[in-house]
Amino acid sequence: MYARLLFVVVGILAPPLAGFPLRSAPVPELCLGIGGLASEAWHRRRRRDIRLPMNEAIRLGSETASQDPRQTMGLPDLSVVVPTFNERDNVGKLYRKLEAALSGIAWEVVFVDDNSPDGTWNVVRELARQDSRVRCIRRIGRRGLSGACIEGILASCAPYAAVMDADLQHDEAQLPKMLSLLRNGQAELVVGSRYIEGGSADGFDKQRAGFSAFATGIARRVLGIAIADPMSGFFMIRRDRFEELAPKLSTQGFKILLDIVSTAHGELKTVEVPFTFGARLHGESKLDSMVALDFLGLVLAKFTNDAVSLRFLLFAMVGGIGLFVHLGTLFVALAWLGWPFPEAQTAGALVAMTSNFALNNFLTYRDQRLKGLAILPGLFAFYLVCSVGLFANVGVAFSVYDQEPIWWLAGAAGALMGVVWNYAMSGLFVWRRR
Ligand SMILES: Nc1nc2c(ncn2[C@@H]2O[C@H](COP(=O)(O)OP(=O)(O)O)[C@@H](O)[C@H]2O)c(=O)[nH]1
Ligand SMILES: [Mg+2]
Repeated sequence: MYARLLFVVVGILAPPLAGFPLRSAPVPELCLGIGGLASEAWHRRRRRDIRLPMNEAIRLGSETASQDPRQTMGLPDLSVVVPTFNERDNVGKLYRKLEAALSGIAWEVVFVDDNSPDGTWNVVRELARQDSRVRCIRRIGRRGLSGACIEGILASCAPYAAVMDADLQHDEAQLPKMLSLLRNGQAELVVGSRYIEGGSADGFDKQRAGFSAFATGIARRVLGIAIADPMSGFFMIRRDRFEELAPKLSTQGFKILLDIVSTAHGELKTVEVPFTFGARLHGESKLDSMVALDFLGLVLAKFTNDAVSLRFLLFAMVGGIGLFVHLGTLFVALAWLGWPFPEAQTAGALVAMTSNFALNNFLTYRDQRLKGLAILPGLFAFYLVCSVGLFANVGVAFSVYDQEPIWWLAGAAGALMGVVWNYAMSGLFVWRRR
């Protein structure tokens, strides 16, 4: 209570005492707002070795600040969202390139890092200590490009948001042009396109180029998407339009632009600008062959208006494989090993559950894959979930058979109940999101 009172008094008195308002502190000392206590001179002394000049446009009281109230208050007009995973050698270079390309624009960059093992978040944090236009969201226990982009855009208050790779494959020089298309109302979404005249995808090897062209063709045909490069990871959007779409977007997968465009159902005024997709500067691409699965899932989800999720289909498919594994094990135990039926049946169930767990961990839940010691409790939780699922399966089958003695209908209803139960409970207890 007294601490809160003291805080309020300090909050009121500190800015005038310190000689400048709270907002102008380029590097906050404490996120609660007492950063204003430090003087500009102190900050300048502290930064004497740092040769990263602040954007004059967003410094309060700067002589170059225009009359735009957003600029006078130090608010960014453009937020550049950069998802990162193991990009420590690229982020500094990207920052400097943004600074050069965006002079005269009030901008910020939000790096969304999924707790990279190479410590990318640490490098970004250091940049943020030198320039308040740099922000870092460090996500723990989560992976995924789309989810990172969504969180980054939603964490910003700039009226326009751009998304681009950290590895310098996207051309930051296009950003001012993209921004002016949004500002003057010619577009609500501007896509950096590799596949229109003037653009190219030189940075792709043959295999990636082939997959990209194939996926683009499918997306355009199946989802009726009109733009040339819906797979691009380089775009800029009006944030208010994005806010409307955000609750319907998938946080899994890699194809956020495709998701945005198909979710908007053609109601987003879109313009494409050509750019050359360059070669990655440092590090490796994070997109493995499983990207095809993500893409399939997204197309399926959007085609069925989000009625079917790929995760559920994969889970059910793994369940189907499990049936064959069970029967195979039963056969081997009975015919080759000569075990009595109850033991053979138990072995079949155990082997099938174990292989289902492994497949689901590898495929269905690869973004939340259990590793190391976490595998064992996960496996036992999965055994438990499936055992209860078996009761649910048999219970439903009995009651259907009671009403309508059709064996295949009762069997199918039971199996469906089992898989729905196992899916729901596995998501809650085995591969739960931390
Ligand atoms: N936060 C986050 N960023 C990711 C993830 N996967 C990839 N990225 C970043 O997303 C951008 C695009 O990925 P990249 O590997 O360059 O894909 P490519 O350009 O298609 O080869 C890069 O900046 C990556 O660091 C992820 O799981 N989480
Ligand atoms: Mg890249």
